[in-house]
Amino acid sequence: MEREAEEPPPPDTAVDPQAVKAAQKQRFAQLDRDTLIGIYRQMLLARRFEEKSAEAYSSGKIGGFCHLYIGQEAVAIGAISAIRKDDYVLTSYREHAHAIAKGVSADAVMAELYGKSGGCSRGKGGSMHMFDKEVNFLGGHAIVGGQIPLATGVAFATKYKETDQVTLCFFGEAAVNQGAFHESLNMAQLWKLPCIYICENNQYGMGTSLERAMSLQDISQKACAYEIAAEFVDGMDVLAVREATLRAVERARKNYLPTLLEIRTYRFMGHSMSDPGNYRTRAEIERHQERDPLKLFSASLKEEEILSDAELQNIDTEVRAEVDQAIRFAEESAPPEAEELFTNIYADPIGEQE
Ligand SMILES: Cc1ncc(C[n+]2csc(CCOP(=O)(O)OP(=O)(O)O)c2C)c(N)n1
Ligand SMILES: [Mg+2]
Repeated sequence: MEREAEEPPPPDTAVDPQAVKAAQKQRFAQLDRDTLIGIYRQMLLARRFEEKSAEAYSSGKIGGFCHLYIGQEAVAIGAISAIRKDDYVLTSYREHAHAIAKGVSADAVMAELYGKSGGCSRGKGGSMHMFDKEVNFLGGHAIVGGQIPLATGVAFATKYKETDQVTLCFFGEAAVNQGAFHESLNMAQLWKLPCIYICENNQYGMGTSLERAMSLQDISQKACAYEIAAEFVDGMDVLAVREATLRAVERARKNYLPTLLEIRTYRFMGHSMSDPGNYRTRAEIERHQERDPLKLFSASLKEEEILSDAELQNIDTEVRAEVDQAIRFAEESAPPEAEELFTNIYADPIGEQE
């Protein structure tokens, strides 16, 4: 007899506010004031930067595709705050915040959005192809899941060279359905590679919800198939993200072991700037906005008496000035020269190797 398909249980999204508070207190006690403020400032910079990018896009200054990260800031900022400057980061096309957190200047990211020569990819990449090898930020990848085998290769290279660098590989939950994810996790555990796979589960791949696209929706469980350590993390809590990443970093640096982190988050904006958003309701978005990672973190910074309202306001003013400066830099930067069409095509240009 045919079995009727069972409704999958809803993913566990219930959060106990008391437990969150207690954990927060403990986390705050472990961090100095400058680190906490630095993390908040970066989250706010990512938010304000993208608000301005949206305006510039709407007024036609930025062309091509543009995927905003608003709502997900705690993931990139929390995770990248847990690594060293010489560690590597690779991610998808939703990468403005990752680039800034890894050390690319807001000026260079904005100029790249504008397609100008002052951009980190000299204006040839645009929104989806930020890259800066000086800070070990290896993209910005537009092929869904394309960065996962690349990051696995980077982790292989660092182990081969016997450095203790780790690689963070960010991707969306829709990328988990790609074969490349499974092949990479298998190799990473088999060869003991220091790669941290960070699934930013924002619950949608374009307009398709996770429920409609994935048979096993508990993504962290997929690590069992490869015997990889895994954690499920609240992606609206920046310090929870940081802590989980720190645990994974220790595993990677000391023992060359990979980890899969499923970080549950939500994107407040459309998939890209041209998404009409017909696949979800305003009420759903608003429900998630109640746990806006910036609101949660600023509230706890006040609660723990790290920052006052006036100090929070000052940081906002500074950050807005930094974004205005980035816009000025992008506006004034020259378009790329025609010769740039022939650069960065081959790592070793043909005929130049004699
Ligand atoms: C291999 C491949 N297939 C399809 C696409 C088209 N595409 C672009 S983004 C996207 C959804 C990806 O969703 P997810 O991985 O969850 O990342 P998010 O956009 O939510 O950050 C798809 C299907 C693509 N870029 N690459
Ligand atoms: Mg997604």
